[in-house]
Amino acid sequence: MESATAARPAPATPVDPATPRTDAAAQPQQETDGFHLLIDALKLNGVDTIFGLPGIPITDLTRKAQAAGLRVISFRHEQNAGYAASIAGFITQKPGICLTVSAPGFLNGLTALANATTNCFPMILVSGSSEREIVDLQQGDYEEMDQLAIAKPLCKAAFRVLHAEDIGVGVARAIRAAVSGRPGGVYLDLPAKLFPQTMDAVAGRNSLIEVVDPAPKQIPGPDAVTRALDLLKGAKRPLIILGKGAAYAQADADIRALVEKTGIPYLPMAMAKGLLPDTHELSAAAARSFVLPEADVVMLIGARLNWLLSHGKGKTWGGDTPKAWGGQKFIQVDISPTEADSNVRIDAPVVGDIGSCVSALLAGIDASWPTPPAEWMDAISERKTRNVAKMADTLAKNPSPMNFHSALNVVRDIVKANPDAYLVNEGANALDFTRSIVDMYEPRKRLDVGTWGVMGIGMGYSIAAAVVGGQQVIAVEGDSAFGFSGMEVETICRYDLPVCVVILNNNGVYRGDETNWAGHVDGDPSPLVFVKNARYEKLMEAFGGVGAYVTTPAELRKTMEDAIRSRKPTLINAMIAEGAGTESGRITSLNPTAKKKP
Ligand code: OXT
Ligand code: ADP
Ligand code: MG
Repeated sequence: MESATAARPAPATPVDPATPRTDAAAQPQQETDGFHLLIDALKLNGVDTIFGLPGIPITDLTRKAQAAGLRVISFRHEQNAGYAASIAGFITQKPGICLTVSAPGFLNGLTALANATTNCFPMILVSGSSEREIVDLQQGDYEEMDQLAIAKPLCKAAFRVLHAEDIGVGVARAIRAAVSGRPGGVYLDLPAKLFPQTMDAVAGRNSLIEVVDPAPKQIPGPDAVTRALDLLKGAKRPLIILGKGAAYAQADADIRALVEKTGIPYLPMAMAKGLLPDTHELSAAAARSFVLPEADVVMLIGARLNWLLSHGKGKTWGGDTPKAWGGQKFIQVDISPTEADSNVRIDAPVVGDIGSCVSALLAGIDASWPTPPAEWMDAISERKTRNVAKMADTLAKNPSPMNFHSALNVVRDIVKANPDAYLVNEGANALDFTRSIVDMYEPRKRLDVGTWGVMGIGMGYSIAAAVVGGQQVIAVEGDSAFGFSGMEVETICRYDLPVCVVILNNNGVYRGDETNWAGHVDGDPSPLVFVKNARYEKLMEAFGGVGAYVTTPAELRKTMEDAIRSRKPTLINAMIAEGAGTESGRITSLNPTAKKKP
């Protein structure tokens, strides 16, 4: 697991399983209570940070957790705390904890929990809830809601704890459910009455469980490994696709060895960029639309054949019609046995954890492994060279006003000079251009909108990356995307985090030059545009951070360099030509449009 290196308060004394905690013991009659048992259970399992927002019934829990040495990062909206918890889970392989109040706070956190589950990130949403007997009779309690029932279909598992002596089991079950097998979101429902319940401190201490081997290795069957290797060995045009599951697995050296020993070109999905440096000679990223339809055997490692891979069929894969098979054979390495065949036939599923699977595959690759045919490698190389040259031409231009390319050319250089920085990225054009222009050099450093293409992850992911990853964060944000979590710049300033937010501001969703289709010059603005030249940087200044309004690449470069040197919270409002973007960025085709305007 990656260690948390960010500046944080001195760790509290470790819990000794043999003796009750001193704060519990200090209470009259050697009693402990629900508050302390929950904190002790989390600490016993290595949780050191909670992302949340206080209020009834968990206000005291946040105070007591902080007093007990946990880092409590308090947000302005639970959704952002939830996103922070989920990406902390992705970065560390430990479940990120999000703590909320009941009903509305719970619902605010639930979007992030569902998003974590969709993205296979381990996270536990812990929400206080109202009195069971009143909720169940629907008698109108304060923030009444049957939260467990609502959470269940949206996460991997959901549990409720009614008695203090069951807190240990509840936390253990939540941790196991979040990190074992395919990781995901877990809901833990804690009714208000649980927290002040008291019990004997020694019995309470003994009721806690330190989870042993929370994410057990899952070793693939030897026959599955042989089947996959045979298929791969016979390929004329092999391709490896690395997904965010491969990044999550932290099997970086073995994955690199697999690529390099086989000499097979690979394509990183967005959050797998940097697992091998994007500049690696075997990266086929710059030839994506060439390799997908041309490959004959494709090995997916921790990547699903969902919409981001056009479901493994259709024109992207060389099929004649949108649903036609392109003729590829697939090997899929994944921890979920039911993932195979979800979209197209998987000829060789390899089920297990990626670390174990890749090491088993590597064991079957020796010096006699055939290098992929030169014809295939040359064709990719030729396509790459052409695309890279085209990109270099575009990046070299210096239009006024700036466009996405000229601004991102600067970000590209800054990331190259600071390869250990996290890059958080959301928007449509702001996302798509960043993904293809900004090279990544280290694993798990690119954090983006993921499987749902969700807007709003920006500040939550940035805060978590700074807190648990301990490195500089650069957040490249569309102006619309930023708006979903913008108020958290106060949180960034409050905790004095090294986050540099760059807003690529084109005055709107996709672009800022739209007009009202009704044609009323003095009517409402188009639904896609915002206040022109909005001064987002002043939001950061309002809380004591550094704000900058920039209109040229030179200004952008200078302010980014200053931000990284100073590690001060910084927001750079980079003005982009308002007509520079396209509708929905690279996924215009998913946008249903009426033939007739308006
Ligand atoms: O091979 P070809 O020739 O095709 O070229 C490809 C690569 O080979 C090449 N390439 C390179 N060339 C040279 N050198 C290098 N190094 C190199 N690397 C690559 O470049 C091209 C492109 O490569 P890519 O990107 O890999 O390929 P492609 O074909 O695009 O890949 C397909 C996909 C599907 C994998 C990829 O496109 C992808 O990952 N897409 C993700 C898309 C996505 O998730 N978008 C976000 C959602 S959009 C929309 O939903 C938005 N909303 C609605 C909304 C949402 N989402 N959420 C919520 C809660 N509410 C509402 C909103 C409101 S976006 C949005 C806000 C937008 O406004 P903003 O102001 O925020 O943003 P702006 O648009 O900037 O204004
Ligand atoms: P991407 O969007 O990058 O293509 P996906 O989220 O679609 O990636 O796929 C990630 C896949 O990785 C999921 O199918 C998940 O089951 C799998 N996965 C996650 N962690 C592991 C692991 N440790 N070992 C094996 N598979 C994993
Ligand atoms: Mg925009």
